[in-house]
Amino acid sequence: MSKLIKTLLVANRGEIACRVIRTAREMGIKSVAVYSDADVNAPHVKMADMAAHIGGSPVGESYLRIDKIIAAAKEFGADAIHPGYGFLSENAAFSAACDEAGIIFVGPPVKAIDIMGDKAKSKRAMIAAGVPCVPGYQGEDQSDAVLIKEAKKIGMPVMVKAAAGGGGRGMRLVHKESEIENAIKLARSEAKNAFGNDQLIVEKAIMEPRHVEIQVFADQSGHTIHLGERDCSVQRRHQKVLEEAPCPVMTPKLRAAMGRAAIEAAKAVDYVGAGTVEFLLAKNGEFYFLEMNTRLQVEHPVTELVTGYDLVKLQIMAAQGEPLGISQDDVKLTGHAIEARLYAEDPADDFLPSTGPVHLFTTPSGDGIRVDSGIETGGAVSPFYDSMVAKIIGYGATREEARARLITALSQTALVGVKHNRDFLLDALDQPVFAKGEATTAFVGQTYGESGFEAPAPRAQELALAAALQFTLGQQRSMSRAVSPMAELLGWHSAQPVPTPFVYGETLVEVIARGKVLTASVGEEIFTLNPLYVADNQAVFEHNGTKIGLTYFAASETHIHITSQTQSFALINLAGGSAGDEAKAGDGSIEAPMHGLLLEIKVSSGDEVKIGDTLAVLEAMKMQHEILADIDGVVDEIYGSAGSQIAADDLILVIKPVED
Ligand code: MV4
Repeated sequence: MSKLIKTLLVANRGEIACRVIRTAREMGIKSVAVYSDADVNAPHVKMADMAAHIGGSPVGESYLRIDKIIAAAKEFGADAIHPGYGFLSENAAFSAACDEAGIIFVGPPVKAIDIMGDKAKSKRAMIAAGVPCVPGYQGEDQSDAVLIKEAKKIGMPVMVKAAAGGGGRGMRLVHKESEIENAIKLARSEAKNAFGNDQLIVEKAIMEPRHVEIQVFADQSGHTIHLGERDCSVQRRHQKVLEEAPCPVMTPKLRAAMGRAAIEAAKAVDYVGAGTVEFLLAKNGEFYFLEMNTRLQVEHPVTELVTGYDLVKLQIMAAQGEPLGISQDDVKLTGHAIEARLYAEDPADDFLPSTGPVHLFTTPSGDGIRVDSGIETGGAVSPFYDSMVAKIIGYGATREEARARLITALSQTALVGVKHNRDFLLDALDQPVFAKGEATTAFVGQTYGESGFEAPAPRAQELALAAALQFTLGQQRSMSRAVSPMAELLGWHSAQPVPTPFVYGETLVEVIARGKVLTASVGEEIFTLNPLYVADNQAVFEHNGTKIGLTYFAASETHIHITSQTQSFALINLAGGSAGDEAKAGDGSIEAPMHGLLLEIKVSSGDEVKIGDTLAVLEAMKMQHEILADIDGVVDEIYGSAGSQIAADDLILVIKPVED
């Protein structure tokens, strides 16, 4: 019953939609993207052969609308739908709706989705199939008395989990018998609220386990294999951050045993296509089934890199009814791959998602580097969707080579316009525990604690580089404005070189040009910086015989974003213009130069102000920035309020010019 797919609708967005479209194209299959209002100009829409608008920006009006997606598939003659991950990928009703419409669902049958979507049901099925599970209770009787009795039988510590939960939601760890009853009551009401299902299971708690998952594949005739494992232990609040293949502590024997268990799990539910069986790997080497994800996973690239298989291609082949054509013995793991997830979020503020325009997004390419991304310069990160914007993957012959390449790749990745976790990823990759391959699920909590990751403030060298860069950009502007540009003369005063001041927060940096070479002094420290290249958002300075590369984005003459190899930061030069700039009057619209906390507004409506007067104080990037009047006039309307967060470019107040 094989039927070749000619047109594939991709019921997703972002990097995974782009990823699926790429393979469809390679297979000669036409692609149909779907998009919401917010995604009119999104990369996946541009990439696809066809695109269907399916509704408003909220997911409930678009990417979760089964009716609209099926209608789009019919309209564009798509004979198959790939759901990606998230959204409708594990929705049994969607899979059934595809069947009903005569459209191939690139995913498993309804039965597998249904059983694996419930922890109690799946655990009972796994126990029956002989798959090792965490000792516990997953029965129908949900009375307090039975749950408490079973928890005591298991012995402390125990985990109380919502049967309908997933990814750590509705989960409680209990250390003392006296806490069981309360934990059950709380978990039950949480589960009822979150999932509309108050069924609970109780398990022995495995302390500091690794999260190891096996990639399985099955064709429609039931031939099932595994493609090795991924270690996804580095998570924060049940959100994966780093993933790798193979698992650093894997042995051939353990892999064979886990692989066999995963294949049994898939077979027990008549699985078809790509699936992932999650296990907890305890310190003593025992492993336990946790859940099965019935979709392609975010972290599938690390498996692709070590096996050489295109998992999306295998999914499409399985969906077409083709035999897998790969036996377990064909699967060879070569080298090591590590993936880092780049999220638009603020690691210093509880990893709160960050949204906004993407002024600049650059990633490197090279041997052993793969980037799967769903954003581009000029685009935006919208508040409606997941905040993961790209996956950067390093591959090498050894784990150390993969890690080094990933660090290099991330150090050359810049994202400007939204807060992001790049510096956190670099820091985590460099931690000794991770470097040694010893990270468990406790790694992030133990390394970063409750407060999360605090990026260090820019040091003297970064401030010197920033000033040298702003100085050079100022020279370039002057040259392009000058009638007869003579680079050698700019900033060059034969008698006594005049220092140009740059003020960042409380710190003064003075730049002096001697010919091409700049000296930037920060307090007692003097940096000699030779600008070798400054153009197209890339700068290279020579300093003490070594080259320092950085990516920059000049939002204005005073406001610059800098991405060095380890740090991403933004600075405002409070001293105003750079070399060769004339003081320029503004239009009196005072906007926040960057996202931050508006600490104080120093003027009131009706106040007379002079150009350069301090109007307000903004706290951002761990510094206080004074917001200055850009014209003489009278303060008109005040829009900002002290003590509130303010986004870049938000209007703080308006000055009306004095009329004479
Ligand atoms: C556990 C566990 C320890 N013992 N179950 C978290 C997500 C969900 N899929 C299951 N999770 C856990 N279940 C027992 N019996 C520890 C976790 C867990 C965890 C698992 C995988 C990755 C990261 C984790 C972080 C904290 C807790």
